[in-house]
Amino acid sequence: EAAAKAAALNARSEAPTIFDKIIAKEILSSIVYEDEKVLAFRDINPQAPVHVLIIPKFRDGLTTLAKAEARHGDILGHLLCASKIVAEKEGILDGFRVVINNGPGACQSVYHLHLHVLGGRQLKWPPG
Ligand code: DGP
Repeated sequence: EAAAKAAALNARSEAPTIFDKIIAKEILSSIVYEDEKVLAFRDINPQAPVHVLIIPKFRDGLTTLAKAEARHGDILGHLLCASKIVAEKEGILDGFRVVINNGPGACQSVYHLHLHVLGGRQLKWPPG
């Protein structure tokens, strides 16, 4: 956990991230859904039978949710709508969770805004 926090502190910047390479398809990922604005692909380190990440193709300053401004309303709504499409495709509409880890205190490790869509098992509350 300490290592994750240290990585998060180091990663906090406007620098490109691994997700740029995934968007460019320089790094292969298992794509679940894609449109002109967002890309959804399976997390490399799944925390549930279904664990999909949804990212904006154009980060536009959204390294974290904390950077959200009025101009981001459209893409933020689009990301949420995409989470429903992903849940439907994955057959988990009856029980899924959408998570955004924001900052080191939430163990964010990639500074390109992303939604985690989790499901396929009974999800517990409170989360860790
Ligand atoms: P977060 O901790 O919220 O910043 O989540 C970042 C997620 O990104 C983490 O669950 C693992 C995932 N991830 C990191 N690198 C890659 C990669 O190269 N491919 C895929 N598919 N997922 C990745």
